Amino acid sequence: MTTDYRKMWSDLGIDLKQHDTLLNALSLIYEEIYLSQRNRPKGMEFFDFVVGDIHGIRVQELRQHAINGGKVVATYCVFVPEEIVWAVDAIPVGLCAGTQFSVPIAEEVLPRNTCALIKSSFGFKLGRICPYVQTSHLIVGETTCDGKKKMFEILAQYHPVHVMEVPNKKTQLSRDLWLGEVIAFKEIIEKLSGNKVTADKLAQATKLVNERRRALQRLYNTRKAQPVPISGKDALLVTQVSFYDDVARCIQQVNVLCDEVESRVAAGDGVFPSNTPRVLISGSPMAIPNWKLHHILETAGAAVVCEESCTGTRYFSDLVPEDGGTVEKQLKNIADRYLQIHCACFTPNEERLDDIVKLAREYQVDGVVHYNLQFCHTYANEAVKVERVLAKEGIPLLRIETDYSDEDVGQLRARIDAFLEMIRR
Ligand code: BJ8
Repeated sequence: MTTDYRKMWSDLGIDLKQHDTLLNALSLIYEEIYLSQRNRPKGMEFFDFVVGDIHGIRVQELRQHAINGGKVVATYCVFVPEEIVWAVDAIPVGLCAGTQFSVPIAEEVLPRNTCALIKSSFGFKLGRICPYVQTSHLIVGETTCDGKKKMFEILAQYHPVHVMEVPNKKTQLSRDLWLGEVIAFKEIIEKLSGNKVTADKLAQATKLVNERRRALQRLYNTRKAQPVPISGKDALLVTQVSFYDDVARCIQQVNVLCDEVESRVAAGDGVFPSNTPRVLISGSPMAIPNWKLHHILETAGAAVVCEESCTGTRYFSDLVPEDGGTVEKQLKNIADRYLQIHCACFTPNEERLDDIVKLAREYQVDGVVHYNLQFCHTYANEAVKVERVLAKEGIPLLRIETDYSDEDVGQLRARIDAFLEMIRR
């Protein structure tokens, strides 16, 4: 890392000692998990670079934007409508919350029996180790689950926070509430940035974000091929990076990768032998650098071919209609689109069950692994219904409950080996 970055980190109030330890650990893990893979697409070099420089150029870009008077808006959930942020020339950035490193820091304040994603994100702020958090002018939280909702109250004592109320049902009453939240969010973002959301700006922002969704859809489509042309680890990384990299650059790089990966499909070239068991992972999101389950599965001889999660299909499957119109009409389209995300915080949430079965068929999987972050009650309870639906469909399922630590890796490996043995063709 260059001296310039150290000055920038220091100006941002980063705890440099802790931060050095984090970056050194990340670089070692990345080498072991990512760079050890064979036959990777050349297009992954860009994403390797982005991770290698994770707190460098991108933070510098955001900081420059802030120095020029622009605003940076940080988020933790795919429910926050980023089109509105782009429409006022602010930059949204999805925060990482996938490392064990910040968990013990958070546990100094939060209860231990809180999910790792919540603790990891809070620990980043408390420990002053994330330059993205430090660069942001506002963190936007949501009421998706109780743990997050209450954590945001505490986080607000350390950083400006706005919480959007996400309803728990999809009735007309709930839709009205959510539309009101989206309109209120627009007003807060306008006030923060000093810019008005106009119909033209919102239409442009919608097209831009949709373009990224289309690029990710294109990448995921290639994973339906047999043999699969890209590893699950690499595909997950692309999605994770798209949460914080510049959107136009990301679209371009994902499409470059897709050109290459589609040629692989045409040539029948895969990253794993064609008899490799194909697995769909469904459940909690995997924020960067949470690569634990993918790594265990793929080093045990499986191919992860799809993620039904918010760092997978739930992030990009639905587009916002691009038919323009007034700001009010576009906000309604945005509100409707976001309410199609089938998070386990909804009751009932039958659409997610339908999605899992549909994706299992489309991606020709041999089995599903349900991924549950420990202490996440919404996904844990919903797993009961997932299990019943998949049993009815004759699709094998393995339920995993874990956190970010390495303590259970041996046990997970043993369970995954047994599962793969069972589903192997
Ligand atoms: S839309 S999945 S990104 S909330 S794992 S913090 S639910 S206790 S992450 Fe999520 Fe938005 Fe839903 Fe998606 Fe709580 Fe569960 Fe932790 Fe979770």
